[in-house]
Amino acid sequence: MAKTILILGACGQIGTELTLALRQMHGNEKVVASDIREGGSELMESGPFELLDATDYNALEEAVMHYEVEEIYLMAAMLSATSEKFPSRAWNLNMNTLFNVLNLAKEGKIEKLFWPSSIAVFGPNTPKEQTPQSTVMEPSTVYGISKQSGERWCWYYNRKYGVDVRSIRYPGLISWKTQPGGGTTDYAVEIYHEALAHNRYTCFLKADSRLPMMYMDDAIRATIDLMKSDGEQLSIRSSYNLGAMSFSPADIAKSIQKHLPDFQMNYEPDFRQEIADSWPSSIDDSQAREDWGWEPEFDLDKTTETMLAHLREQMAK
Ligand code: VAH
Repeated sequence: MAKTILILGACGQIGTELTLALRQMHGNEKVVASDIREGGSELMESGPFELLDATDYNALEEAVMHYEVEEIYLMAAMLSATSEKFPSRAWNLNMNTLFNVLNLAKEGKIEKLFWPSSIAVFGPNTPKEQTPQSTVMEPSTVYGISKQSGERWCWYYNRKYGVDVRSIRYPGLISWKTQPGGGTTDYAVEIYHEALAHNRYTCFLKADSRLPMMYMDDAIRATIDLMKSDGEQLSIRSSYNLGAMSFSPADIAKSIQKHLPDFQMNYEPDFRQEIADSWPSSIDDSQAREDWGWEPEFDLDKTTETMLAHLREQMAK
């Protein structure tokens, strides 16, 4: 029987687009979306959906048995900004969901799993430019600490129990289909909506806060390519560095002004500035390129052009 895939956190920024892409590839009925709340109409109407709390092992195991799941993508997480407000809830959600899925794999109930890490695993004393795959990692945020711990558990379960877990350290992700929730890089999504709606945007980071970023299509393609690749060729079982572009709020404002010349940007940094300051400015992803042929396709101007075109279409509906 062709494998069934279960997406946990399918209604989130990555989960939504990952579910739709996997349904396109494998057929709608083979990709079960799940979350603690229902998602948008495109997701809900294109295939099976389950209301499911991924911190509940028994409920998760029941869904895996019922749908004969072979692969899980665990996309449920509390992101950096919100995690600073609710540290215990963030640790519980980000870690217990991971242990549940790692243990399902260890017990042979699923064959393969994907788990998202983040550049948030790096901290203030990590080399900021071309951050290496293996380097000093002293994250200074709740989210970063949970992602660093999660990476070590993924490595341990692979090494000790042979669990086929694969992971990517996502940079900030830009997409138009869903609103992002609770991240420090959310400004890079909000700005396009505000530019079209009001021709101005007040950014919660400083003009020169340069961060690693990626357009969602690149992130989805990378995720699927990593999961399709031959496990023998993967030298990293904690989590792969992945890069595409780096830009600052001032850079993205300039890119938008090529389309909206009167677009106005101002800056009112808030608590998220300290989070952004602890992260790298650019990423060395040579190991991903070497192990499974990673190659980004979207730069900043192509991202801006694509975002504005899709959002204009969405607003015209
Ligand atoms: C966040 N979007 O801002 C996430 C991401 C690298 C940032 O992990 O928390």
